[in-house]
Amino acid sequence: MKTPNKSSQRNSTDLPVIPEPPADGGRLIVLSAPLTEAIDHAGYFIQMAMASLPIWMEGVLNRKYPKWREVEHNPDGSARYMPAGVRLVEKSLLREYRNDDVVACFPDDLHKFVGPRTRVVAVSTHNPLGVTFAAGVYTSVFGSSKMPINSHYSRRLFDTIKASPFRNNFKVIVGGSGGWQIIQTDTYEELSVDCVVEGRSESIETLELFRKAIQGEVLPRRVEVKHPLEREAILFPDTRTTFGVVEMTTGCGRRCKFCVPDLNPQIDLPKDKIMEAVRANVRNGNKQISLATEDMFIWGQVHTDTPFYFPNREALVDLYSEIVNTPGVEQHVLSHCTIAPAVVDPLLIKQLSGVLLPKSPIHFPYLSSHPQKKALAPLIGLETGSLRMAKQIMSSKGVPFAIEDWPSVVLEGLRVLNENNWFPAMTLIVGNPGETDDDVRETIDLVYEIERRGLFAFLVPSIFTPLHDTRMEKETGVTQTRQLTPLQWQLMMKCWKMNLRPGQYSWWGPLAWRVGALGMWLYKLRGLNGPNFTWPLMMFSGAISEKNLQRMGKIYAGKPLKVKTRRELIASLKPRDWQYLRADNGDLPVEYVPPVAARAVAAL
Ligand code: B12
Ligand code: SF4
Repeated sequence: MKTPNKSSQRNSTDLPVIPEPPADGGRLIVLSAPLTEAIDHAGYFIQMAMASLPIWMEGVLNRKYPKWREVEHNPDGSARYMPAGVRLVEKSLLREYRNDDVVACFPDDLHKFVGPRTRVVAVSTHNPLGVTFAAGVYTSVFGSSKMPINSHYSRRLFDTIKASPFRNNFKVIVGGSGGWQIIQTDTYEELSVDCVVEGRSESIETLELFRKAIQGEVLPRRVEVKHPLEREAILFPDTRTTFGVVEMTTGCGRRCKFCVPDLNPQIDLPKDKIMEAVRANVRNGNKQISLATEDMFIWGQVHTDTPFYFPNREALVDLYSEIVNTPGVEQHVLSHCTIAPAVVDPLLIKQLSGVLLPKSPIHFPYLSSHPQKKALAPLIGLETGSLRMAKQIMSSKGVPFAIEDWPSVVLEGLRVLNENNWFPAMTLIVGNPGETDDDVRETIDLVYEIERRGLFAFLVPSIFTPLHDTRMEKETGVTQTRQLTPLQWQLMMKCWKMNLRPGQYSWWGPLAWRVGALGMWLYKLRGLNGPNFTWPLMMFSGAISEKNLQRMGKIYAGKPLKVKTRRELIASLKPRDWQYLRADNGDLPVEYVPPVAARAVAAL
């Protein structure tokens, strides 16, 4: 059922072909998402690249993935797969509307379903304007901060909706984790959006809004709807989702001030429903599954007698084993997690590796010790190496360990992960409000320490973005790459230099980078990013060695960190937390008494 998308089909005079309206009058409610957020191709990486690369670099992705526009359709022309958000809106609506009233389709098929009968076109979007963290920054480094590839395709979707001959008959409702970008940039008119919904589709208020739209009532510009508080109230897709995304948890609990998902209630979803959604994906032709979560390690430990930051090893291993052993699941990819659990329970990491590595599509030939060079690469927030900054913005990020031990938690956690073939992507925030040169130096120290210890993570620095609704919403940090200080540039370029280490084992790799980076600098980047960029780029390209740049005083040399071992970290825990430690991980405090023995003593 794979068909190339007809989006770019043009007539000989290069005018868009005006399609015939649907013969049946169209569907009452039509759901869609930008093509670049719906594609189910080449793993997560392609979507992340599309969020970060400017549209003028689209050709690079076209060459690497010539088939990325080929999507699959159901026999009626609807989309075979859609982002999980779309699927849940669909599921929520089907509680009230009939199957043939609602359809989810790819943007280029809208004309097949939007007709005189249509009253709502609803769009789900993750990142429509590219103004979120780690997306804006890279496009702006390359010179066009406003139009990442994903934004281009999002705008194209909105243009198609705007140009519909039936536009006056229907309302356009937008939702999803990127809806706030439309509110914040006030692009309602430009994108022809009537209403942005913030919150989940399961909510009664969302259904009410669709009712109003169908009756032709005027909609408010922005509606905030409540997040269900009970796990039973969360719906699950029974059709195929992009990348086989199935929700595992909502919320987090670590309370970082810049975080959006943490504002949601902390819920771990029932295993039987997760498994049903996994099987539904497989039934509909999906071979890949990924559980959506902010921190996979809280699953099975939410609202139990044990604090959520002491993972439930048995429950997690059981859940993931059942998923990867489901007939038809050929690939499984991890989404997000935190790093402290790797220090708390290294054996959990080891057992999960045993379960998950065989089905991981990720291969790191130069890093992995797995016989087939497989690896796991969840996304983890490192954010900062500065203790002052960490205390300010994420004081519970490393619990049960004190935030003062954050660098040690990162290094120990990474050691455990790497030993088990986990090579995470770790995000760093550059330009936090109030960030001083000393703060950046401390983060650079941590990055050098990672390198010194031979540890590996893909370090993804992004410029601080005040996300809507967070406790840092009103704060501003750096807004343009030209404002970055030499140290902030050094941090960014050092991260990227380290990321390229595995690709540098060929004879031609280092030379290609040197020549390429210098060429780009001469051609474009020198003017765009200003003088503070020059020496860090020289360091990145390797044109001048880091030692020489340090000797010349052009970059900061970094200083070795005094780091706690796992044993020392465990010893630093509050004695009341010892009861949650697992003896089979070792490193227990000398005064530790196993829980059973402790209970026996207490009973005397
Ligand atoms: C899986 C995932 C991905 C995957 C797959 C995405 C996909 N297309 O399916 C990948 C890895 C590719 C990805 C990429 C990115 N992601 Co992402 N991703 C997630 C994750 C973990 C789960 C998303 C999900 O499917 N959730 C489950 C569904 C059901 O939730 P939902 O989409 O929010 O839908 C609910 C509501 O929003 C609402 N809803 C949704 N649509 C609509 C529509 C209407 C009309 C209505 C009424 C309601 C409604 O109802 C749904 C529930 O009923 C979330 C974190 C999270 N827990 O949500 C981050 C998250 C959404 N991603 C985020 C980011 C920043 C990105 C990237 C920009 C990262 C980057 N720099 O590369 C890119 C952007 C990709 C792009 N194409 O532009 C941020 C968004 C921050 C923000 N608010 O702006 C999040 C929240 C992560 C975080 N911790 O901050 N992502
Ligand atoms: S650990 Fe991650 S998901 Fe949890 S609150 Fe902090 S940033 Fe948010």
